[in-house]
Amino acid sequence: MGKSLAYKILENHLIEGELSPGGEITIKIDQTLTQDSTGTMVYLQLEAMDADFVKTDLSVAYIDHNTLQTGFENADDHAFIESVAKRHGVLFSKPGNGICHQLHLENYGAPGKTLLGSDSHTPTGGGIGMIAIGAGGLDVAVAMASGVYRLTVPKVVNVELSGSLRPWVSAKDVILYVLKRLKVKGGVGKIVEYTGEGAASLSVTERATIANMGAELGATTSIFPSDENTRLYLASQSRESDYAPFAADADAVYNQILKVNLSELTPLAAMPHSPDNVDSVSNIGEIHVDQVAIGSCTNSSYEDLMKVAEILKGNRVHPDVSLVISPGSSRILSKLASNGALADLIDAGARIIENACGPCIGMGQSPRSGAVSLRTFNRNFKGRSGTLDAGVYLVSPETAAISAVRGVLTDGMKTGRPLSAAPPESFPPRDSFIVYPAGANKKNTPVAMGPNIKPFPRNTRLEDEAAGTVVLLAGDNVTTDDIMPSDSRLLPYRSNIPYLADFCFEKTDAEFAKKCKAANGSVIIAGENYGQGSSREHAALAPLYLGVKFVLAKSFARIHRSNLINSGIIPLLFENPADYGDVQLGERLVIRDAREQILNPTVVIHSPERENTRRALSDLSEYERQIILAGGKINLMRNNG
Ligand code: MIC
Ligand code: SF4
Repeated sequence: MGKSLAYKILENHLIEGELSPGGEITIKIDQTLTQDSTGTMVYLQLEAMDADFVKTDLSVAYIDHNTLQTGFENADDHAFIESVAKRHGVLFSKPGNGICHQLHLENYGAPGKTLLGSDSHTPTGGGIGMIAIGAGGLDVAVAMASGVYRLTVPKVVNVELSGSLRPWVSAKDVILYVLKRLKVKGGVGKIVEYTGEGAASLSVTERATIANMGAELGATTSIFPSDENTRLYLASQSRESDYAPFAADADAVYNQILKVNLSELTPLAAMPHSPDNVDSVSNIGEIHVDQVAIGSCTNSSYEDLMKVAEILKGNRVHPDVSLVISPGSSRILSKLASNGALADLIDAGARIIENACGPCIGMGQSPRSGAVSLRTFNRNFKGRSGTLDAGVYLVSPETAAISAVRGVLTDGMKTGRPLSAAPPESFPPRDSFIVYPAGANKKNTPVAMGPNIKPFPRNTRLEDEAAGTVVLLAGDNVTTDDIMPSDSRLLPYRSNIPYLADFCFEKTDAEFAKKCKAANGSVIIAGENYGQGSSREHAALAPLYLGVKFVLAKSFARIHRSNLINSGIIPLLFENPADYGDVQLGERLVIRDAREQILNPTVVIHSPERENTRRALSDLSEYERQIILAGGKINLMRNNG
C-alpha cells in the first residue's frame, strides 16, 4: 500500500508509537522556530526546565511581532530572548530582518525535515516539502530541550490540483477556495497534502502561501512535494545543497480527497469575519475600499511584491485609499530597492512599513471606523485589525493592488490588463540580522530580565474535586484572539500574564476577569472548534491565572487543546450535545473524585443547585491524563525528574 509524503517524513522521524490515525507518536524534531510574542514564554519555560544547549539541529528565535517599541517592554523582551537564545545555542534574528515564516523558508527550511514552531503559521514550511507544525510555546521549549515532539497521528487529506492558474488568479485564491470547501474546522486532526500537475506548476512561494493558510483550516500541517521547483527556489536562495526530492508514492492511500482544477478558479475574497466566508470577487461586487494592506507571512514574498509593483507602476493609489505594504524580509526589501520596484511602489503612493507582522496582528495601521480593509493576510477575525467595526476582506496581492488603484474591490481578470509573472531572481547569502550564539554558554551569559517580565503561572496537582462556576457561554469557532486579544496595546505585555489576564475575553465580556476573580474556580462553556487561530499559550495561561478549572465544549482546535492540557486545565466534550444549551451562566459545576474520574473516557459532572448530572467525554491520551493529574506539563516533567 503506497504512502503519503506526510507519513513518509513522519516515519523517517518516528521515535515511538505506531503511525496510524488517532494514535500517539513521538517524532524527532530537526528544527524549531519561535517568534517574540510567544517566545518570551518559551524561553521562560526553557529556563524553568533547566535545559542546556538545544537538542535540535537548528533553532531560531525571530523578532517580528512586537516591533513598535513604544515603551521599554518590547525592547526588554527582545533583550531577554536574545540572552536566553545565546545561553541555549539558538540563532537570534533581530527585529527588521522580517517575518519568521518568510525568513525560515528563505534561509533554513529544507525538504524532508521536521520543524516545530511557536506560531500557528509554522506550516508555511510545507511549501518546501517539510513537516512543519505549529504548537504552544511549552511544546516548543520541550522540543528544544529534548529534540522530540509528541503528537496525535493526523489523517491525511489529499488535495489533487490539476490545470494551472490564469493571470490575476493566485495561490491565495487556491487556499481561499479550499477554505470555502472544507471550512475552518475541516482540517482539524488532518494533514493536507497537495499533489498533481497543478501542484507541480506552482512555485515554492505560491505553495508556501497555500500551506500557510492551512492553519485556517485547523490542519496539523500542509505539505507539497519537493521537486524541480523546490530545487530552483533553493538555488535562488543560494542553498541548492539543501535540495532533496520527496513525493508521495504513486499509489498513496489518503483518508479524504478533494480535487481542484486551478484553471477554473477566479479571484476570491474571504468576507468579514472569518477566513472561510469566501465568495468570488465579482459576486461581492465593486464595494468602496478605505484601506489596502499588503504583506504578512501569507503574501509578502518577492514574487508577490513584484506583481504588486507591476500593477502599481505608472498608476496612483486612489485618493480614498490608504495602501500600506510590509515586505516579508529584509532581503526582499533590499532586492526591491535595487531593482527599482520599490520606487514604483512609493511613486504610486504606497506607504512602506517595516518588514514585520505589523498590521496583521494589529500593531499599527488600524483602519478607520467602519472601514472596508482589503488585506493579503490570513485572518480577518472581528476586531483583530484593532478597529472593532471594520470589515476586513482577505484577498490576493493582485486583487489588493488593482483595488488600491481603482478604489473599489476589483476582479483583475475583468480589467483585461495583462499581468506577467515575476522574473526569477537570485539572492546572495546574507546574515547581517542574525546573531550567532557561537562561543556563548549558559554559564557565561546572564539572563537579561526586564521589569515587565513576570514568571508564568503554574497550576497545582489536580485535586479530588474540580469545581467552578460557569462564567461564560461561548458559541462556535471562538478564536484565541477572542480569548486573549492582541494588539499594539496588549502585545507589549505578552511576558506579563497577571497584567494580560485582566483583558481576557475583553471583547466578548468585559466583566470576564472580574467574574473569574470573584468565583471560587471557573468553567467556560463553548461550541465547536473552541480556540481556533493563534497558538498563543496566553489563551490558556490567562484563564489558568484567573482560576479556570475546565472548559466544556462541543469540540476543540488542536493547538489550544494542547495548551489547555499543558496548563492543567481539563478540556471536556459534551457527551450529549443537547446539554450545551442547557447549562446556565452562574451554574456551579462539580467533578467529584476528579483524580479517579479523569482516568475514564467519560466524566460525570454534577450541578448541585439543579440537582442533576451531565456526562462529558474526557478524550485524553494516557500521557495527557498524566499531565492533567500533575497539574500541567512542567509539573509532570519536574515529578519525573
Ligand atoms: C497570529 O497570527 O495570530 C499570531 C500572532 O502570529 C499567533 C501567535 C501569537 O499570538 O503570538 C499565531 O499565529 O500563532
Ligand atoms: Fe505574523 Fe500575521 Fe503571520 Fe501571525 S499571521 S506570524 S501575526 S504575519
